[in-house]
Amino acid sequence: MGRGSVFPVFAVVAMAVAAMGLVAECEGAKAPAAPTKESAERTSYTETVEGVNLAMVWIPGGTFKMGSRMSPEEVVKKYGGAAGDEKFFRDEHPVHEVELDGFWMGKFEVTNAQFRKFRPSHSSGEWEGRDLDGDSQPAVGVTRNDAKAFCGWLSEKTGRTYTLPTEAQWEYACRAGTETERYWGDDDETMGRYANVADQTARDSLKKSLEKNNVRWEEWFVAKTTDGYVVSAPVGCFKPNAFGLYDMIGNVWEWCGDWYGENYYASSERRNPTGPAAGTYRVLRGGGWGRDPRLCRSANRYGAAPVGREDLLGFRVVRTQK
Ligand SMILES: [Ca+2]
Repeated sequence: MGRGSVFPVFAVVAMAVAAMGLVAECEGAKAPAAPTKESAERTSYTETVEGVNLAMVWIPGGTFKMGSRMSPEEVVKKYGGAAGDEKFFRDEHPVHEVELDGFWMGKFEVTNAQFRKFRPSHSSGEWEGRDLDGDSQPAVGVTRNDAKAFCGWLSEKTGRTYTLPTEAQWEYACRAGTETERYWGDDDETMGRYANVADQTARDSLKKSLEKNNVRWEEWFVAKTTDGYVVSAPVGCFKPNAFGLYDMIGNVWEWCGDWYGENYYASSERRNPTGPAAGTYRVLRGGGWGRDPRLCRSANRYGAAPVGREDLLGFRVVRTQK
Protein backbone atom coordinates (compact mmCIF):
# COMPACT_ATOMS: atom_id res chain seq x y z
CA MET A 1 0.00 0.00 0.00
CA GLY A 2 1.22 3.49 -0.41
CA ARG A 3 0.52 6.44 1.75
CA GLY A 4 1.12 10.05 0.75
CA SER A 5 4.83 10.01 0.25
CA VAL A 6 4.76 7.02 -2.00
CA PHE A 7 3.39 8.81 -5.01
CA PRO A 8 4.85 12.29 -4.68
CA VAL A 9 3.36 13.64 -7.83
CA PHE A 10 -0.08 13.14 -6.38
CA ALA A 11 0.58 15.63 -3.67
CA VAL A 12 0.75 18.23 -6.39
CA VAL A 13 -2.28 16.73 -7.87
CA ALA A 14 -4.40 16.98 -4.80
CA MET A 15 -6.45 19.26 -6.85
CA ALA A 16 -9.92 20.04 -7.12
CA VAL A 17 -12.50 21.10 -9.37
CA ALA A 18 -15.41 21.88 -11.21
CA ALA A 19 -17.85 19.66 -12.72
CA MET A 20 -18.41 20.03 -16.34
CA GLY A 21 -21.80 19.61 -17.80
CA LEU A 22 -23.18 16.50 -16.16
CA VAL A 23 -24.57 17.97 -12.97
CA ALA A 24 -28.21 18.12 -13.91
CA GLU A 25 -28.36 14.36 -14.46
CA CYS A 26 -26.62 13.30 -11.28
CA GLU A 27 -28.72 11.03 -9.10
CA GLY A 28 -27.42 12.45 -5.85
CA ALA A 29 -28.70 15.91 -6.72
CA LYS A 30 -32.28 14.78 -7.18
CA ALA A 31 -34.91 15.28 -4.50
CA PRO A 32 -34.96 12.34 -2.11
CA ALA A 33 -37.72 9.79 -2.27
CA ALA A 34 -40.37 10.16 0.38
CA PRO A 35 -39.36 8.53 3.66
CA THR A 36 -40.49 4.93 3.72
CA LYS A 37 -41.85 2.97 6.64
CA GLU A 38 -39.79 0.26 8.24
CA SER A 39 -40.63 -3.18 6.88
CA ALA A 40 -38.87 -6.50 6.62
CA GLU A 41 -39.25 -6.56 2.84
CA ARG A 42 -37.99 -3.16 1.91
CA THR A 43 -34.68 -2.89 0.10
CA SER A 44 -34.18 0.86 0.31
CA TYR A 45 -35.25 3.85 2.38
CA THR A 46 -34.33 7.45 2.92
CA GLU A 47 -33.21 8.52 6.35
CA THR A 48 -34.62 12.00 6.88
CA VAL A 49 -33.55 13.92 9.94
CA GLU A 50 -32.62 17.54 10.58
CA GLY A 51 -32.68 18.19 6.87
CA VAL A 52 -30.31 15.34 6.11
CA ASN A 53 -31.71 13.01 3.48
CA LEU A 54 -29.62 9.89 3.29
CA ALA A 55 -30.63 7.25 0.74
CA MET A 56 -29.90 3.77 2.07
CA VAL A 57 -29.77 0.49 0.14
CA TRP A 58 -30.05 -3.03 1.58
CA ILE A 59 -27.02 -5.18 0.80
CA PRO A 60 -28.05 -8.83 1.22
CA GLY A 61 -25.67 -11.04 3.18
CA GLY A 62 -23.53 -13.58 1.39
CA THR A 63 -20.10 -15.02 0.77
CA PHE A 64 -17.42 -13.61 -1.48
CA LYS A 65 -13.75 -13.85 -2.30
CA MET A 66 -11.98 -10.82 -0.85
CA GLY A 67 -8.73 -9.66 -2.43
CA SER A 68 -7.18 -9.18 -5.85
CA ARG A 69 -7.22 -11.75 -8.63
CA MET A 70 -4.25 -9.92 -10.15
CA SER A 71 -0.81 -10.39 -8.64
CA PRO A 72 1.14 -7.26 -7.65
CA GLU A 73 3.41 -7.91 -10.63
CA GLU A 74 0.43 -8.03 -12.99
CA VAL A 75 -0.92 -4.74 -11.60
CA VAL A 76 2.37 -2.94 -12.22
CA LYS A 77 2.82 -4.58 -15.61
CA LYS A 78 -0.64 -3.51 -16.73
CA TYR A 79 -0.66 0.02 -15.32
CA GLY A 80 2.99 0.94 -14.96
CA GLY A 81 4.94 2.34 -12.06
CA ALA A 82 8.41 2.58 -10.64
CA ALA A 83 10.63 -0.36 -9.85
CA GLY A 84 9.53 -1.88 -6.57
CA ASP A 85 5.95 -0.59 -6.71
CA GLU A 86 4.77 -4.19 -6.52
CA LYS A 87 5.14 -4.01 -2.75
CA PHE A 88 2.23 -1.59 -2.52
CA PHE A 89 -0.17 -4.22 -3.80
CA ARG A 90 0.90 -7.25 -1.76
CA ASP A 91 -1.63 -6.37 0.94
CA GLU A 92 -4.46 -7.35 -1.46
CA HIS A 93 -3.45 -10.98 -0.93
CA PRO A 94 -4.13 -13.74 -0.17
CA VAL A 95 -7.58 -13.88 -1.72
CA HIS A 96 -9.76 -15.37 1.00
CA GLU A 97 -13.39 -16.25 1.53
CA VAL A 98 -15.48 -13.95 3.69
CA GLU A 99 -19.07 -14.39 4.83
CA LEU A 100 -21.11 -11.35 5.79
CA ASP A 101 -24.51 -10.69 7.29
CA GLY A 102 -26.66 -8.25 5.35
CA PHE A 103 -26.45 -4.52 6.05
CA TRP A 104 -27.70 -1.14 4.87
CA MET A 105 -25.29 1.11 3.03
CA GLY A 106 -25.44 4.71 1.86
CA LYS A 107 -26.33 4.81 -1.82
CA PHE A 108 -24.03 7.84 -2.17
CA GLU A 109 -21.02 9.31 -0.46
CA VAL A 110 -22.02 11.80 2.26
CA THR A 111 -22.29 15.22 0.64
CA ASN A 112 -21.23 18.67 1.76
CA ALA A 113 -24.87 19.65 2.30
CA GLN A 114 -25.44 16.60 4.52
CA PHE A 115 -22.25 17.04 6.47
CA ARG A 116 -23.02 20.72 7.09
CA LYS A 117 -26.23 19.74 8.90
CA PHE A 118 -23.93 18.13 11.44
CA ARG A 119 -21.17 20.72 11.29
CA PRO A 120 -22.40 24.04 9.85
CA SER A 121 -18.88 25.45 9.60
CA HIS A 122 -17.66 22.68 7.32
CA SER A 123 -16.06 23.63 4.04
CA SER A 124 -14.49 21.19 1.60
CA GLY A 125 -12.61 24.11 0.09
CA GLU A 126 -11.27 24.26 -3.42
CA TRP A 127 -8.33 23.14 -5.42
CA GLU A 128 -6.58 25.47 -7.83
CA GLY A 129 -9.72 27.53 -8.14
CA ARG A 130 -11.94 24.52 -8.67
CA ASP A 131 -14.77 24.13 -6.19
CA LEU A 132 -14.90 21.12 -3.88
CA ASP A 133 -17.59 22.60 -1.70
CA GLY A 134 -20.76 22.30 -3.78
CA ASP A 135 -23.79 20.97 -1.92
CA SER A 136 -23.92 17.78 -4.00
CA GLN A 137 -20.20 17.09 -4.03
CA PRO A 138 -18.90 14.65 -1.40
CA ALA A 139 -17.64 16.13 1.86
CA VAL A 140 -13.83 16.04 1.84
CA GLY A 141 -11.16 17.26 4.17
CA VAL A 142 -13.03 15.10 6.65
CA THR A 143 -10.91 13.09 9.07
CA ARG A 144 -11.84 9.56 10.00
CA ASN A 145 -12.71 10.89 13.43
CA ASP A 146 -15.01 13.48 11.82
CA ALA A 147 -16.70 10.73 9.82
CA LYS A 148 -17.26 8.69 12.98
CA ALA A 149 -18.62 11.75 14.76
CA PHE A 150 -21.13 12.30 11.94
CA CYS A 151 -22.27 8.67 12.34
CA GLY A 152 -22.65 9.17 16.10
CA TRP A 153 -24.67 12.34 15.58
CA LEU A 154 -26.92 10.64 13.03
CA SER A 155 -27.44 7.65 15.34
CA GLU A 156 -28.39 9.87 18.22
CA LYS A 157 -30.85 11.86 16.12
CA THR A 158 -32.52 8.81 14.57
CA GLY A 159 -32.28 6.17 17.28
CA ARG A 160 -30.77 3.86 14.66
CA THR A 161 -27.14 2.87 14.68
CA TYR A 162 -25.08 4.27 11.84
CA THR A 163 -21.38 3.68 11.50
CA LEU A 164 -18.60 3.31 8.93
CA PRO A 165 -18.42 0.11 6.86
CA THR A 166 -15.92 -2.56 7.78
CA GLU A 167 -13.32 -3.08 5.10
CA ALA A 168 -14.96 -6.42 4.22
CA GLN A 169 -18.42 -4.84 3.96
CA TRP A 170 -16.95 -2.18 1.71
CA GLU A 171 -15.31 -4.60 -0.73
CA TYR A 172 -18.34 -6.91 -0.77
CA ALA A 173 -20.62 -3.95 -1.49
CA CYS A 174 -18.25 -2.60 -4.14
CA ARG A 175 -17.86 -5.88 -5.98
CA ALA A 176 -21.62 -6.57 -5.97
CA GLY A 177 -20.99 -10.13 -7.08
CA THR A 178 -18.17 -9.37 -9.52
CA GLU A 179 -14.67 -10.83 -9.51
CA THR A 180 -13.25 -8.43 -12.07
CA GLU A 181 -10.89 -5.58 -11.19
CA ARG A 182 -13.82 -3.21 -10.95
CA TYR A 183 -17.55 -3.70 -10.81
CA TRP A 184 -17.91 -3.03 -14.52
CA GLY A 185 -15.03 -5.18 -15.76
CA ASP A 186 -11.32 -5.10 -16.45
CA ASP A 187 -10.74 -2.52 -19.15
CA ASP A 188 -9.81 1.11 -18.59
CA GLU A 189 -11.70 2.54 -21.51
CA THR A 190 -15.20 2.15 -20.07
CA MET A 191 -14.13 3.56 -16.71
CA GLY A 192 -15.22 7.08 -17.59
CA ARG A 193 -18.88 5.99 -17.55
CA TYR A 194 -18.64 4.44 -14.09
CA ALA A 195 -16.17 6.42 -12.05
CA ASN A 196 -14.49 9.77 -11.56
CA VAL A 197 -10.78 8.98 -11.38
CA ALA A 198 -7.54 10.56 -12.51
CA ASP A 199 -8.43 10.61 -16.19
CA GLN A 200 -7.41 12.44 -19.34
CA THR A 201 -9.52 15.44 -18.31
CA ALA A 202 -7.62 15.78 -15.05
CA ARG A 203 -4.24 15.16 -16.65
CA ASP A 204 -4.70 17.75 -19.38
CA SER A 205 -5.95 20.35 -16.95
CA LEU A 206 -3.12 19.76 -14.49
CA LYS A 207 -0.49 19.75 -17.21
CA LYS A 208 -1.73 23.06 -18.56
CA SER A 209 -1.85 24.60 -15.13
CA LEU A 210 1.64 23.48 -14.15
CA GLU A 211 3.28 24.34 -17.43
CA LYS A 212 1.77 27.80 -17.31
CA ASN A 213 3.60 28.33 -14.04
CA ASN A 214 6.78 26.77 -15.37
CA VAL A 215 6.52 23.90 -12.94
CA ARG A 216 8.24 20.79 -14.17
CA TRP A 217 6.13 17.75 -13.67
CA GLU A 218 6.46 14.04 -14.08
CA GLU A 219 4.04 12.14 -16.20
CA TRP A 220 1.01 11.31 -14.11
CA PHE A 221 -0.55 7.88 -14.22
CA VAL A 222 -4.05 8.38 -15.44
CA ALA A 223 -6.71 6.05 -16.71
CA LYS A 224 -7.09 5.75 -20.46
CA THR A 225 -10.51 7.24 -20.23
CA THR A 226 -12.30 10.58 -20.09
CA ASP A 227 -14.79 11.07 -17.28
CA GLY A 228 -15.22 14.84 -17.60
CA TYR A 229 -14.20 15.85 -14.07
CA VAL A 230 -10.91 17.21 -12.79
CA VAL A 231 -11.89 17.21 -9.11
CA SER A 232 -14.80 15.68 -7.18
CA ALA A 233 -18.06 15.25 -9.06
CA PRO A 234 -21.50 15.65 -7.50
CA VAL A 235 -22.45 12.24 -6.09
CA GLY A 236 -24.37 9.88 -8.35
CA CYS A 237 -23.14 11.19 -11.71
CA PHE A 238 -21.82 7.84 -12.86
CA LYS A 239 -23.36 4.42 -13.38
CA PRO A 240 -24.16 2.45 -10.20
CA ASN A 241 -23.09 -1.13 -9.47
CA ALA A 242 -25.45 -4.12 -9.29
CA PHE A 243 -26.43 -3.24 -5.69
CA GLY A 244 -27.44 0.24 -6.84
CA LEU A 245 -24.50 1.95 -5.11
CA TYR A 246 -22.88 4.96 -6.79
CA ASP A 247 -19.23 6.07 -6.83
CA MET A 248 -17.90 3.07 -4.91
CA ILE A 249 -14.80 3.45 -7.04
CA GLY A 250 -13.44 6.93 -7.64
CA ASN A 251 -14.72 10.37 -6.65
CA VAL A 252 -13.42 10.23 -3.06
CA TRP A 253 -11.57 7.72 -0.97
CA GLU A 254 -13.93 6.34 1.68
CA TRP A 255 -13.04 5.86 5.34
CA CYS A 256 -13.75 2.41 6.74
CA GLY A 257 -14.10 1.30 10.35
CA ASP A 258 -11.09 -1.02 10.44
CA TRP A 259 -7.52 -0.42 11.44
CA TYR A 260 -5.28 -1.01 8.43
CA GLY A 261 -3.32 -4.25 8.69
CA GLU A 262 -0.93 -4.95 5.84
CA ASN A 263 -0.88 -8.70 6.58
CA TYR A 264 -4.39 -8.97 7.93
CA TYR A 265 -5.78 -11.08 5.08
CA ALA A 266 -3.61 -14.04 6.08
CA SER A 267 -5.33 -14.24 9.47
CA SER A 268 -8.74 -12.64 8.86
CA GLU A 269 -11.79 -14.23 10.46
CA ARG A 270 -14.06 -15.77 7.85
CA ARG A 271 -17.34 -14.40 9.19
CA ASN A 272 -17.97 -10.65 9.60
CA PRO A 273 -14.31 -9.68 10.00
CA THR A 274 -13.65 -6.32 11.61
CA GLY A 275 -9.92 -5.89 11.01
CA PRO A 276 -6.93 -5.96 13.34
CA ALA A 277 -7.43 -5.09 17.01
CA ALA A 278 -5.05 -2.14 16.80
CA GLY A 279 -3.02 -0.18 14.30
CA THR A 280 -1.69 3.18 13.20
CA TYR A 281 -3.73 3.84 10.07
CA ARG A 282 -7.41 3.50 9.32
CA VAL A 283 -8.53 1.87 6.09
CA LEU A 284 -9.49 3.90 3.03
CA ARG A 285 -11.12 2.32 -0.01
CA GLY A 286 -12.07 3.08 -3.58
CA GLY A 287 -9.54 5.63 -4.79
CA GLY A 288 -10.59 9.11 -5.81
CA TRP A 289 -10.60 11.86 -8.41
CA GLY A 290 -6.84 12.41 -8.22
CA ARG A 291 -5.83 8.77 -8.12
CA ASP A 292 -4.38 6.53 -10.80
CA PRO A 293 -6.15 3.38 -12.03
CA ARG A 294 -4.01 1.11 -9.85
CA LEU A 295 -5.61 2.63 -6.76
CA CYS A 296 -9.10 2.70 -8.21
CA ARG A 297 -9.83 -1.04 -8.09
CA SER A 298 -12.27 -3.05 -5.95
CA ALA A 299 -9.41 -4.85 -4.17
CA ASN A 300 -7.06 -1.94 -3.57
CA ARG A 301 -6.33 -1.09 0.05
CA TYR A 302 -5.06 2.16 1.44
CA GLY A 303 -4.80 3.79 4.82
CA ALA A 304 -4.19 7.06 6.58
CA ALA A 305 -3.92 8.34 10.11
CA PRO A 306 -7.40 8.79 11.60
CA VAL A 307 -6.73 12.52 11.85
CA GLY A 308 -5.66 12.68 8.19
CA ARG A 309 -7.44 15.34 6.18
CA GLU A 310 -7.14 15.60 2.41
CA ASP A 311 -8.95 16.91 -0.60
CA LEU A 312 -10.05 13.45 -1.58
CA LEU A 313 -10.90 11.69 1.67
CA GLY A 314 -14.62 11.28 2.32
CA PHE A 315 -17.00 8.56 3.48
CA ARG A 316 -20.37 6.85 3.32
CA VAL A 317 -22.33 5.24 6.15
CA VAL A 318 -23.69 1.78 6.94
CA ARG A 319 -26.35 0.50 9.33
CA THR A 320 -26.33 -3.11 10.40
CA GLN A 321 -29.84 -3.84 11.64
CA LYS A 322 -32.43 -5.08 9.17
CA1 LIG B 1 -11.70 12.61 -13.33
